[in-house]
Amino acid sequence: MLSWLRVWTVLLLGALIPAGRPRLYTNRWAVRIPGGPGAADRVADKYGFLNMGQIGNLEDHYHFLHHRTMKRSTLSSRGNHSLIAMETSVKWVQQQMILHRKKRDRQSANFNDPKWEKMWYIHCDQNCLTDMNIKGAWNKGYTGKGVVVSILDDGIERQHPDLKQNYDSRASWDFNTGDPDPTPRYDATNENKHGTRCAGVVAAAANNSHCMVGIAYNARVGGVRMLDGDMTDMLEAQSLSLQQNYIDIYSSSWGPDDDGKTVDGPGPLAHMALENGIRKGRKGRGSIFVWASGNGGRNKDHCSCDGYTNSIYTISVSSTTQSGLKPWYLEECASTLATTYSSGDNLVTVGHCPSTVRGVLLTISGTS
Ligand SMILES: *[C@@H]1O[C@H](CO)[C@@H](O)[C@H](O)[C@H]1NC(C)=O
Ligand SMILES: *[C@@H]1O[C@H](CO)[C@@H](O)[C@H](O)[C@H]1NC(C)=O
Ligand SMILES: [Ca+2]
Ligand SMILES: [Ca+2]
Repeated sequence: MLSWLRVWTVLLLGALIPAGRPRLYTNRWAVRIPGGPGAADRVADKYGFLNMGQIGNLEDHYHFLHHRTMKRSTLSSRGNHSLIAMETSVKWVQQQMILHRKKRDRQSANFNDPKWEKMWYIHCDQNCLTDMNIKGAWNKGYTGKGVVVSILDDGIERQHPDLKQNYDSRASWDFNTGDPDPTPRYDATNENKHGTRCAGVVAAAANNSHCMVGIAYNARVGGVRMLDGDMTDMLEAQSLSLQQNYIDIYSSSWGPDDDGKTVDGPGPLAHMALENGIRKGRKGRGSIFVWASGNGGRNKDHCSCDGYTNSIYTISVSSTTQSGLKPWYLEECASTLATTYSSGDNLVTVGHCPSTVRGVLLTISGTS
């Protein structure tokens, strides 16, 4: 009976002690002895310790070293010196254990993606003025993890080697041909690469030895193919409300003509889709609609005349050059809420990387 009891006790204790590394005791003690350094020295002498002095700024707390104890041991030290705890002038004592602490700077380690060195807007190390403090956000844990983004554009290459890891078919649809696969239409002029490039900037896989690193490299990314065909108000509304409880962010880099003469915006259905999205989307927290503010600077176009970027339901994003100036294509208006470095200006994206998919498909379609 007794031995069974012992087995049960061992099992019970085993279950209570956290699994993992064993505790390790050191040969150093922290001791609290009021009465000044002289009192501490006397106690140290009596029990065979060396008084290494006050612990930092902690009054009455001393660092005692015991040379005849092992530097690291799984057992706490026993012996006459441990009777120090019984000494009346000793108010508190603790044999120091080895704690496990990890550096929190692992994100500043570099990625192995070949374009990483050129991604100055993420890490400005040389020949640049500034970056966007993206590493600062990463270090706080904001890497896109748990966020679903969909790019509303001319499609995305879901098989692209740098996109397929984060590609999310639930955040995707092809409204141009009415099927779930948003793969772009390949043609000789390669005009339908815009959506794929945007997706890469957002969520290209990090540290996969391929191409580049997305700003939100842990985000899920989908594509809505809707710009490669006739556009209608209904099609815009459908695109802007796809999976509204699943997709967090809809990213749109399109709009009415930037010709300096056009005043246009969402039709009644698209307007309702935006409003419904911000009220009910994302399970009631509101969909996030991000919009490019427009490229009509050369035509003196004004983004106030664009009802999408100017909408109170969208976050309108403008652009800056690498040197912090206004690019020639920039449109100015009051609705602009943020500015970012922009693609004309040495911004790396998957468009600059070999895409085996595109190569193969162009060959198949005979237009390579
Ligand atoms: C511990 O103290 C006892 C009694 O004072 C003494 O006999 C013994 O030798 C001491 N042991 C050590 C390891 O100092
Ligand atoms: C990237 O992968 C390499 C191994 O290929 C690894 O040594 C490195 O720590 C990784 N970098 C980051 C930031 O995770
Ligand atoms: Ca990559
Ligand atoms: Ca415009």
